[in-house]
Amino acid sequence: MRLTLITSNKGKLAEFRSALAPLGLEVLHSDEECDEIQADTLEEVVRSCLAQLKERGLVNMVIDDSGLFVHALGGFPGVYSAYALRTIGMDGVLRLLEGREDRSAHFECCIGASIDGEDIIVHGRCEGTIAKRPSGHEGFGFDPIFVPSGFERTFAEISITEKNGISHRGRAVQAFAEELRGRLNEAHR
Ligand code: ITT
Repeated sequence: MRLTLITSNKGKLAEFRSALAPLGLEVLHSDEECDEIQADTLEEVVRSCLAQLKERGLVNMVIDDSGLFVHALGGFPGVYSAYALRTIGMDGVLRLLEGREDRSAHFECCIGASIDGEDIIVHGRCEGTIAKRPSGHEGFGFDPIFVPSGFERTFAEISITEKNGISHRGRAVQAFAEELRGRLNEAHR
């Protein structure tokens, strides 16, 4: 089966491809854009974007909205992660945490898809801490400052396969694949 991931982020595309290829799903790419609404949750953003894309006639497509939630900052940057990365950057987030003892954080990913006219919405989450300084060159976005729980290396210091095994996106993609398999089995019954 073929699906189109709609994203401007090549890092997300690489992770989707790496996670879904072993399951026999081919991921095509489109950088079609939707107007991202201001909302309190990733799911609201995903639902709004999915509705806009469906209205334009797109089918068998997937989108991903994600964010880094830093607990000592009340969940900031959260749904504003892309904006925060563009403006204050990783260094800005590190500065906001200077002198703070609690460096815990989590990543969240919400995947929305429209497959054969039906919507699928799934979530994934990964707990961790914010490192004192950036390390590593793998991955993208905030990866160099996020240390997943149980690891001593940042997401930018582990391989894409290892990251997919534990990450918010890896978990959401697995949940998506299970949901998809269930629906396809039902359709063939
Ligand atoms: P889209 O076109 O898919 O929206 P985007 O990069 O704007 O791409 P989001 O709107 O989901 O993505 O914004 C999430 C931000 O959080 C963005 O700056 C990402 O780089 C960052 N981010 C998301 N997932 C990440 C991950 O697995 N590791 C590091 N940073 C991540």
